Amino acid sequence: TEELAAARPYNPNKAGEHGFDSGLNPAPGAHADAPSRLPTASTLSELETSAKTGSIAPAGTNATIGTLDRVRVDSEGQVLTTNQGVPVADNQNSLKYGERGPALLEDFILREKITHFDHERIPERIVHARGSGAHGYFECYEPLTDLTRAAPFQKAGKVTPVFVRFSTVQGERGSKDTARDVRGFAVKFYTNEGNWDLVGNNMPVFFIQDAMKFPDLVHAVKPEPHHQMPQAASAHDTFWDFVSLMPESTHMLMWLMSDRAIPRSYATMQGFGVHTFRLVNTEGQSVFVKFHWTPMAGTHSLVWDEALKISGADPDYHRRDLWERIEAGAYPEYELGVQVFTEEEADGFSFDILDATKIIPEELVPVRPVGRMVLNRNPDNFFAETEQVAFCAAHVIPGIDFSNDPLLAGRIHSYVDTQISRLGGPNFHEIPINAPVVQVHNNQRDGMHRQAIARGKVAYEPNSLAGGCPFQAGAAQGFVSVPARMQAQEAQGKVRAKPEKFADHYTQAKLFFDSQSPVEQAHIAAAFRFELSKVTVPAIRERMVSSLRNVSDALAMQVAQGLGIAALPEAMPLALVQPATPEVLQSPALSLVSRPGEMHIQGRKVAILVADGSDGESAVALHQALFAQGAVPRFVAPRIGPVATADGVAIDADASLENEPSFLFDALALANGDAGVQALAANGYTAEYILNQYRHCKPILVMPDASALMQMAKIPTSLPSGEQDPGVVMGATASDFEDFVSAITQHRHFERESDPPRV
Ligand code: HDE
Repeated sequence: TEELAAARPYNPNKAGEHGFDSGLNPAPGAHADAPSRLPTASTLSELETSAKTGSIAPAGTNATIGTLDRVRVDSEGQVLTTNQGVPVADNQNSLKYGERGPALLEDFILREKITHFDHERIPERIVHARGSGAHGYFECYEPLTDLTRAAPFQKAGKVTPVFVRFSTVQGERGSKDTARDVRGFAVKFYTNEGNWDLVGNNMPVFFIQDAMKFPDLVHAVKPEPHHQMPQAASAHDTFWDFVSLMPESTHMLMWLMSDRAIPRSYATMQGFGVHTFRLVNTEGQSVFVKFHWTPMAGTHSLVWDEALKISGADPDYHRRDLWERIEAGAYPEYELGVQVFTEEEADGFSFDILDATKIIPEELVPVRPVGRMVLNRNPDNFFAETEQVAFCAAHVIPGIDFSNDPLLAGRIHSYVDTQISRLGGPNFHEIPINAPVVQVHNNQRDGMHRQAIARGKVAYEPNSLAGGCPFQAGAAQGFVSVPARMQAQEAQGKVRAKPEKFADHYTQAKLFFDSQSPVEQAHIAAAFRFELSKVTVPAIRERMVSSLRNVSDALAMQVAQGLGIAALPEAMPLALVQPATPEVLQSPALSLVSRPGEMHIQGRKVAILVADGSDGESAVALHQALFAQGAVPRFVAPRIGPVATADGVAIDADASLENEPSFLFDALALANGDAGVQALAANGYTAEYILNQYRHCKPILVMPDASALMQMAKIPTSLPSGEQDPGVVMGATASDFEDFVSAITQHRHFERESDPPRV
């Protein structure tokens, strides 16, 4: 056999098909070992041997990679082939009848290449088309066995691999990252009891209460159908027409107009499961739960003028940031928290926990940290992984169950349905990135693009011919739905209606607004002004202002003034005139100010502005000081390449005033050295460079000679109150550098902000 095999190349996995009885044919029923389904089994553990691989996982490894390994292709040292594996001799010329003659239909190589190319695109997602993904893992802090039998929560230290995709909602696949928009925060847990998708957003509420309104919402916010504008923006007539007629959207609008809608990074935004879910333990007892992801790096945002400018200079701003953080080892990390409460407690709340336009204030039900998620590996191939990943709100595992939230009900249907057209058939679960790490056994068969080769003649149950396999897992092992209480529903029968508390549209919108710091409130007012100023129909603008009067008269007044509406319109009539008294009137947890995270500068980008004639030694010392703390300092000069420093210290500028505008950086430092300062002063970009940093409230380090640049750009170093601006650090000593670092940890220095800007 070996001789034969050497003489004729063949696929060793299919030896039988090549006429060899090599013993390589799989024995009947043979397949790779499946990982243990025991709830405490580790899918992949850095602490103990994995049931799947039989070994301890190296730190940060990911079991899903095994599934992907099967299909990963590296072409190093390989010849070019057709899709049938035929070596291609010439990849430059099509087959012709003579050099100047006609191309031949016979050219199967050309035709295969062009045909494949013709079909390279698949439909983009209807919403959340623009996204970026990463691999990582979830690690459980302590067993939650009293609350849930869900696999990831069974043991302290248990590690479950994940794939995460972050996204914007409105824009198309190639649209900019920094649009004012909700961000998707979708996590696929590859557990040893199957895949669990927690398909959340970076805001804990939603625009609508019932799935019936989702197509209307999406049609209203998407580019308008007649001219397909605007791209990646909600600032247009149809969106505001719809939401101003839907008072239930008001709470979400407060979040959308807040800085939450323009995150600094995917690594600095919260995530939420939004709906109420259930946790179920082995006894079948269930509690309600809300899921929260909290970024360790703090929850930080951009400012609007900055977001607008970034979208021009780097539309891939968030995608690039995620990629670079992971490549640099500054892994984005989030803590998973749960708000757990009983059905009886829920009955007593002033709001309905089935209403996705309501939060449960953390002051009412605290958030309990249960584990952390680390994103530590970039995908190998964007299309194969990030584009083809299919999240689904219906993907739950034993221990997790749904509530009766009517919005969630629609989602349980929608996600599988949409993949069937997006990914071309019902077998999208076999695409490697979507495949669970456990084996799939059922009697579903065939369909477009089927990969699994189900052996044997039995594809039905009950059967005797296959010994009854695959057999039902039974309640102890399998998924069992919680038998929810239904007395109230039975009394009503089938209805198209909502519970009364759903009609309280403003209490929590007000709670959100009242919980914001003055700066955040000012940003909300400015965002409403910007968005509504793009609305061309005055009646829509006025209707929105009349709705805002139910949130805050001060806010409505500010917005009205910004829109030139002289007299405040009447407040919009309330659907529920006397809503229940809220438990909480202020929730500090809703303000970004309360979420600074770990106070470090890891991943922060800092521009050090230099030119020929700058002082090299102090600039390099600053670079080293920032780098040592995990920041990403870069020398920016009028052009890239070597800088002729005054003291001859070697500096290579890898960015220029032109190719990396200042709004792409978190902080700016102006180097010492009179000649360098003069060279920068002579360049018209410099003043703008400093001005944008200042206007976006970012920290600036001014080394002594560079004060001249601040004066030239007319940048004040003191606040309107006369006090020194804490975000402008003057000096060039090591301790000044430390002050600069701590100014960067503050993220922004809003003390200097005014509307309109002072400079
Ligand atoms: Fe989605 N949503 N959605 N959604 N959603 C989709 O599924 C849908 C909702 C969310 O990175 C689609 O695969 C309905 C809430 C994320 O691939 C689609 C309703 C929340 C993503 C769909 C909602 C989300 C989607 C489009 C109301 C936060 C991107 C492509 C009943 C909890 C996932 C796709 C990814 C994507 C339907 C409302 C989050 C059409 C019908 C609420 C993060 O199936």
